[in-house]
Amino acid sequence: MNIEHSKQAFLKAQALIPGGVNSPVRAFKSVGGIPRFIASGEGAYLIDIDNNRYVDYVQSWGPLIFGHRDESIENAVIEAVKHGLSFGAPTEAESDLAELIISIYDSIEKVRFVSSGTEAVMSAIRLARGFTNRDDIVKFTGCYHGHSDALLVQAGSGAATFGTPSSPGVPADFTKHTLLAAYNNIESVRKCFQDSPGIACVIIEPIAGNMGLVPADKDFLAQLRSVCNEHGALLIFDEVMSGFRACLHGAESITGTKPDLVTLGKVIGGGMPVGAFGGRRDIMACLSPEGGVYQAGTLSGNPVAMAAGLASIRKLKANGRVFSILEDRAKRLMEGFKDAARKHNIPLQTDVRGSMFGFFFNENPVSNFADALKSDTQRFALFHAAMLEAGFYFACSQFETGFISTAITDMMIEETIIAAESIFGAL
Ligand code: KE4
Repeated sequence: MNIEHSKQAFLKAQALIPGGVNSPVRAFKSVGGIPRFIASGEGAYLIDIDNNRYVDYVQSWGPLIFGHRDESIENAVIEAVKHGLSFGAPTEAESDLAELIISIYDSIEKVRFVSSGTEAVMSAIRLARGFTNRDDIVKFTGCYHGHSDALLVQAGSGAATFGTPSSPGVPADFTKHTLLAAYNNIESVRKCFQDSPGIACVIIEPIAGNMGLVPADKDFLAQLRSVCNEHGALLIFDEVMSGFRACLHGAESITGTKPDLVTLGKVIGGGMPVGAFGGRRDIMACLSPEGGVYQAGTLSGNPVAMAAGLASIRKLKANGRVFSILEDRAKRLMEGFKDAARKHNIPLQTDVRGSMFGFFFNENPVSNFADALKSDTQRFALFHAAMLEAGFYFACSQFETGFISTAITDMMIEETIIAAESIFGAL
């Protein structure tokens, strides 16, 4: 495959932008090789600047559930642009999208829009601290909630529950209120509550997608809910990735556990920059200008982004069967991968939730980050590079999730499985 233009473009970009990218994962560091510079997207395909076509299983890391250049989303954006790009004043489109999301998420009574998932989570954490008047928060190792300081935290040494910064530039003071628990391990959560004078909230990806796909056990989430109730801490579901990807009505509708706040992003922007946080009316009432917890944004609720989000969510709400169709395709792809890997004695763990799928080159099932870290990332890198060469674009890290869009056909799934089988043979 000729990727000369991407090579040149990457060299140029690296002289202008740190690492040549505007988000680190795009640099292909964990898989090696040259990131493809994209010229356009068409339905299920990405086309790079060397005119190579790839079946896209990343879809901009989740937003594009209808694939690239979906007609209804594109028309909605073009129509909105004709009225102006931004006003810094309220528009009815914001209320329309708010009303739509509230009608779909049982736990969301009021919602605030921002411009990214990071902003949504950062604001929800501040809101939880303001509402409870407590400082400490609990997150889980392996969950990613955007790059705000308090959440760039890794497991502290040994049994310590208090985290330490996972990035230079984050003062230890900023993370001393962040405690870490192990995913699917309720005892580790209880220990955080013992070690802390007061916990404002527990934040979790109920269907984790940032350590690879690792859904939380149903009964673990139920226990988490009762531990939060016991201590008066809020439970925040970070569904920036899983929202409108695992199912229509949120993780609460498939797990039976209802959070106090939910963060959203990606699909609700239809490909444009949108994040959101929402939940119980009494909690949201603490937000400025109604309450004292400050939060703001120049382009929050941007009318063009709202138009894209409205078109995307309206289409999902109108097509009740879309998630079962996407889940069937995701299951077919993962069964195909498992059969192919088995033929070549390659240990592979797979999982699916709606349009989300994940696979680990791992001997054992993965239920937390420690398990995920035992995966063969070398083998993943070889697989990723070979599939890319064959025209299939997968997430460039073992610790990410794949997605099925409505533009990906059964035929494409079969072609992907055939390519995977020949590559497993070479691995
Ligand atoms: P953004 O700020 O990137 O819009 O959202 C942050 C975020 C928050 N919460 C969850 C559960 C997320 O998955 C994300 C962002 N996801 C990553 C993919 N693993 C975005 C890709 C990237 O960082 O470039």
